[in-house]
Amino acid sequence: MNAAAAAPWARPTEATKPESAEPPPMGAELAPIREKLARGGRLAREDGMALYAAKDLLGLGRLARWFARRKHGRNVYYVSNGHINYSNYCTLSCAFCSFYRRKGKDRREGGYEMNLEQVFAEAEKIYAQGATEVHIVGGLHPDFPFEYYTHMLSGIRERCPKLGLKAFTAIEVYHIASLKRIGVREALAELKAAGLDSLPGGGAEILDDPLRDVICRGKETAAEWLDLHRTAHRLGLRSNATMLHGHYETPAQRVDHLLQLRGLQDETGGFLAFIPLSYHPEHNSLKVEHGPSGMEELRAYAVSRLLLDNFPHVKSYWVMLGLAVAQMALHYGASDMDGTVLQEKIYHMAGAETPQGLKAEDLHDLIAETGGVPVERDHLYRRISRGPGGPLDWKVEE
Ligand code: V47
Repeated sequence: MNAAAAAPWARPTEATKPESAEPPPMGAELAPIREKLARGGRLAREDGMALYAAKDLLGLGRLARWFARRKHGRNVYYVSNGHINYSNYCTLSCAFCSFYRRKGKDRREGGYEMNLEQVFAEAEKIYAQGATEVHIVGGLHPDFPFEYYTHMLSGIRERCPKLGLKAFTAIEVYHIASLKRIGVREALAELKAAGLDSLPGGGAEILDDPLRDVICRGKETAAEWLDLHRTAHRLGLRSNATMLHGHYETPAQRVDHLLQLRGLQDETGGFLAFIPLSYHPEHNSLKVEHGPSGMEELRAYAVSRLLLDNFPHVKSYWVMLGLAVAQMALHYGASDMDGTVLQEKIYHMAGAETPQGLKAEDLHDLIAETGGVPVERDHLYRRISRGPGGPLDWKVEE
């Protein structure tokens, strides 16, 4: 995997060449959608359904890649980051989740919690390796106090001043607010004051309450998930959105999920990226034999890229996809590859066989091999430049 040694066609020489305003030609099946996109039109619910039913997956990919390149040229972003999963003790028992343990009540092994010194040590290690972002999530811990979360952020901020802090999914924020009996607006404001920069996109699952009742009973409702992100955006925080697919959901539920996200983005403009998450079936209680096939994973990328016309990025998350499909996703509408991802636990406990962490050079080469131009970004998608002075010698370019 060496970009310099890659075949000439894979070298990113056309970096900044703007993509043609004309979408590529399509066969009869996708022609009406192509015409709509060519006119600058917005896809409707029935178009989303047609994309999920389309047989011409290659055509769909070409449309989505054209759409992504209209936004970003051949630039493909990547981030040097690490994950801190501070505890897997959780008061909920989502059927799809392989990560959680019930503190004191679980017969399974593997429950753990980190004290703040351990969290700080982990953050310092990630920072010293050159990470510009840390992604922090955990379960709904039964007895950590409110201050555990605010001190976690302020302590990391103090020790790792340049590190972008992307932390806590919507349900964690509801939980953290409940510890102090305050509203989520106030809780988010306190977390922001302690150093929070952005929220990860987890917990959206499928924004459909009857289905949520089956796969993650007791979690926030669809409206609550959206409302939390709305509130965060209004406070100036940025966030991501995900969709957990490949379990019991129907194509109509997926399309409605995407349209709800698009509606909120029209309102606030606060989302940075969308990440389709493929369901991993091991070590949990949801009775699904296997997750989505590679073809279905690529379709999820293309459909979401085309429907979420107001999202800057669709993110290829290699930990979940595996490196081969993650590269292919860059040809199906993804414009971001996450990341060096040091120390991920949620997917590895659900059976992911991908490695624990990649080097930034590997990510760079994986992107270049697909014909993309690798651009290192920070947690807010600002371009990073690195100097000769070691892993901490980096700065935001703008
Ligand atoms: O919310 C849990 C999912 C999510 C399983 O925002 C599972 O940049 C599949 O949100 N099979 C957490 N999925 C991960 C997440 C994420 C990942 C990467 C980047 C970002 C970002 C966010 O993982 C959970 C849930 O939807 N999940 N268990 C499972 N068995």
